[in-house]
Amino acid sequence: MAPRTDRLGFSALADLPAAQRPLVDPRALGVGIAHLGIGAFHRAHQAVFTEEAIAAAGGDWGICGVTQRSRGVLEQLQPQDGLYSVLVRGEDTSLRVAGAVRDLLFVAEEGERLQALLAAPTTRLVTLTVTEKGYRHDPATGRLRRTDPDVAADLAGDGPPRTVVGQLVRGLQARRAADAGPITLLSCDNLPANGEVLRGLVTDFCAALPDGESLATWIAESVSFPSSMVDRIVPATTDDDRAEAAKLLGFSDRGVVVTEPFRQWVVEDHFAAGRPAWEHAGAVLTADVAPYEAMKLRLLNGSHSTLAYLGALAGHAHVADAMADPGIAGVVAHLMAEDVEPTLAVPDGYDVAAYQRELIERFHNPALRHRTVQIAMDGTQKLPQRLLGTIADRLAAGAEPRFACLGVAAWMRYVWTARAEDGAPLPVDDPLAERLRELTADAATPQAAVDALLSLEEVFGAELPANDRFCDLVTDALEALTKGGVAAATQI
Ligand code: CS2
Repeated sequence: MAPRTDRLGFSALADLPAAQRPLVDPRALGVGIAHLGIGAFHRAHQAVFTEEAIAAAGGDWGICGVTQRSRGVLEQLQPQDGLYSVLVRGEDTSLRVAGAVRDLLFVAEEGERLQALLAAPTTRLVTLTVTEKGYRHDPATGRLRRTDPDVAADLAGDGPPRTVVGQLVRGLQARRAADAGPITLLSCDNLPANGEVLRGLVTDFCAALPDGESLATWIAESVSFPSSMVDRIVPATTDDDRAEAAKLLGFSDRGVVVTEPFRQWVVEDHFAAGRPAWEHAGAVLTADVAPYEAMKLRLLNGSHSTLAYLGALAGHAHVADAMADPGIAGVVAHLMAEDVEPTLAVPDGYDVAAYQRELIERFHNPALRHRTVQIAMDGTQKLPQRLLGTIADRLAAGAEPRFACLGVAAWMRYVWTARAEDGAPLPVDDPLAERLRELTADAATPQAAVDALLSLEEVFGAELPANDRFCDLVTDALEALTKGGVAAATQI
């Protein structure tokens, strides 16, 4: 028996109890999927569905996990033969080693290998979790930000592509040249119509290339871009989590991911070159994902962002602590039932009230230490699909979406002051952080902060800032937050 201090890897598998072993033999699995953005979320979500699908129905759908910015994930997983465990925390705790990640690739150092991977006939599917900001689009319009210096460099062909869309288009170019056949690009990020958004960005990129037209024609014939709705709460892994995994596993695991029991995946069934049989793992394959996406983004993510900003301002480190604050919990319940629900076209057979109750329970999960500042990240990329769509729909219906506007005001207070109510600094981690600072630096009153921030047209568009009702609701909420804090602003 291996000494219990060893690191997880192929040689550890024989020592693990059957319930902790991968469902497939990772050594025998070929790579069929390139996954861009192999963070914790992918490892706890699509990689798990994929492994279960392979276990049930076979197929060489092993994953090559691609990482963009840092060697971090490689250092975690390469010495472990791609293995890592999934620690599920609900009423009970369970842990199993996942086996679908078969290879890893660090784009910054291996750009050519990425091209070769995307051009290989064995690669039939590219999945993406690159976060909202990874698309380099204007959140309000969904169009490629051609003024972004990295996008401009990729369009000019200055060195290996740095942006995800640049990498994909250059990869598709190589695939076409290699005559390697059709492929599917499947976005798994929290954006509405994420497949359409990705298709639009790839098309925008091709249109800006001097020789892009015939490539665009090939893409239109050979590449599909299904949309998908993904859901599983996956907080960043901590040292405590790693210590717990080592105890449960008997091996050290630097790549462990922590998550909740709940998981959901709704995928538009439109694949150009096949797919794993994810339905065997509980995924819903459907013709139309839009109603599920709106429901999830507006109810779950809209509430998440609202309670993250309010919670962080009030000094709550974790989502469950924020939910224990009756004011914040009340706002979340009202936001869902009064502001969001009337805007939804609920999917057939869905009990949307039960869905909301389940969300509230998930947010209360005390075993998940989900940091409010983690969710508060990248607000400019998240607000449109999480809160602003709800607000626009309710205003158009003549209603006053007070709670969604409070969510927007809480974001404003967060980025304006960058401090919690007790004076503790809060990180403003956002691709537009510098602009946010400049815009709000001289704002002396809530009204001035609202005016300054609503000038971000790439976030708020042109219509909402011109709507007096919206401006008043957000200003009232920001005034309440400024004068009386979260406690006063959340009194319903
Ligand atoms: C969260 C999401 O960090 C965030 O912004 O709202 O990551 C959320 O946990 C997932 O979308 C849940 O499926």
